[in-house]
Amino acid sequence: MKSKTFRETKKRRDKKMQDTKQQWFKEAKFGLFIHWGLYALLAGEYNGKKTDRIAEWIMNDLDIPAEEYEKLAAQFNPVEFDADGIVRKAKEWGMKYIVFTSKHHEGFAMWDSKCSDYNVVKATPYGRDIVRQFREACDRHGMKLGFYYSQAQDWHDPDGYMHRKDNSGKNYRAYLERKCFPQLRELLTEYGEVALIWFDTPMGTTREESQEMVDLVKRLQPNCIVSGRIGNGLGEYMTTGDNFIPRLPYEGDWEVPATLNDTWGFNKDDHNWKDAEEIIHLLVKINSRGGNYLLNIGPEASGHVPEESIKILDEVGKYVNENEEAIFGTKRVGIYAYELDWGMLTRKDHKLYVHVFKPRRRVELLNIGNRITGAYLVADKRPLEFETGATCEGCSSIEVEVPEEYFDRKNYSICLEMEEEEPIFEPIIG
Ligand code: H79
Repeated sequence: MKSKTFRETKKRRDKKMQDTKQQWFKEAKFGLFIHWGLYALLAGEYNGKKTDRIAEWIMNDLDIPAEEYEKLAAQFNPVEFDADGIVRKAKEWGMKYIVFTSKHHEGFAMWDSKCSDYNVVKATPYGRDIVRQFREACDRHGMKLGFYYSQAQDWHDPDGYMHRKDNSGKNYRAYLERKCFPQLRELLTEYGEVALIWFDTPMGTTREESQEMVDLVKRLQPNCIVSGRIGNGLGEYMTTGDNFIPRLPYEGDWEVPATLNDTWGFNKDDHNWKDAEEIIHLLVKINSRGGNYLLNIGPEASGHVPEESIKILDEVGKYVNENEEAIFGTKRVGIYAYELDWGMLTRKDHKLYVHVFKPRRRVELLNIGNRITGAYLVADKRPLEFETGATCEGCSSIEVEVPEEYFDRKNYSICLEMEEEEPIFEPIIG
């Protein structure tokens, strides 16, 4: 990415907004990313040396030779892995889709791949297909399932990008034909309906090669979404930088992939967890700007999901469930004149949702020009008293009375019903 010229970067910037054609993705708003592979066994440490980088990059960061790293497979026996339990939790947390790392940069396939024995069925004592278990659990719970697939970087295949951190003298074409294309074909033909393929780090993949991947996906599953990181401007939606949130509302379909701490794969020493409140605010912020939040968990090698992740997401889930109406299916909110220090806005047709993050007795909004026809508390739909009018300065104002038992509460939402379809944000006049 860093090697891209300005001209190439500019070309990408000029690209039209992206559109998946898949309604479910536009409405989803919240998904679960799962990073799990052999790196979970190292959990951030190899031979007494610790990585202070993202833990799934340990092979690269600590220069572990492929011949050494691949021996980890012999230790992979996740007896605590429970696909059903994870999918049930994701459902409980209000998430609408799951993206699982079928193959990360390390090159290890988490399914019974026919074209590479470096996989969870053939190379581990566990011997069971992880992707299939997620497939079956997602089907049982009506959850969309997509696969992360590292299309270019493969540190195990000698012709994959970044193998031995060296990209010279490679036959990338040979790798594509030997591993990447056949593996994609397996994932798209043997594992039911694939909601999306989450490509990542295209590196030197040419436009023609990216197009071949897109064509392969679409030929096998026309409804399968191709993520932004296919590269060469061919993605169906925009993926922001990892953990980066656009400052402004952004048109089209997009997604923020994000972590709960500072790693994707499990790192036993990373305790830098965001708290539930922070995650709730990030979710609402992203939704309000029109995006989906794809939030990660990194299970331990045993299959156990770190308690901290569960604890945070259980709390986030409470907010999401209580306020689901104000999250799921919402659309991008335009630019409101004010940044509220106590809340944020989301919207649907004829409805403006006010997410209240700090305790208060009434909720006051200025410079919104709509005709408000009703107000209610989203959690239980109870009607709320409200008044509309103008301030002494002549700005339109809306004031909603918060019910008494909510005076000390934070993190809830209020719906304002509008006669008009969209909010009318007026400029500040002074
Ligand atoms: O899967 C997760 C990451 O592993 C992957 N994308 C998310 C979703 C990712 N691939 N590349 N990158 C993220 C950015 C890589 C940054 C790097 Fe580094 C800087 C690679 C080498 C220097 C960070 C520091 C990783 C290793 C050292």
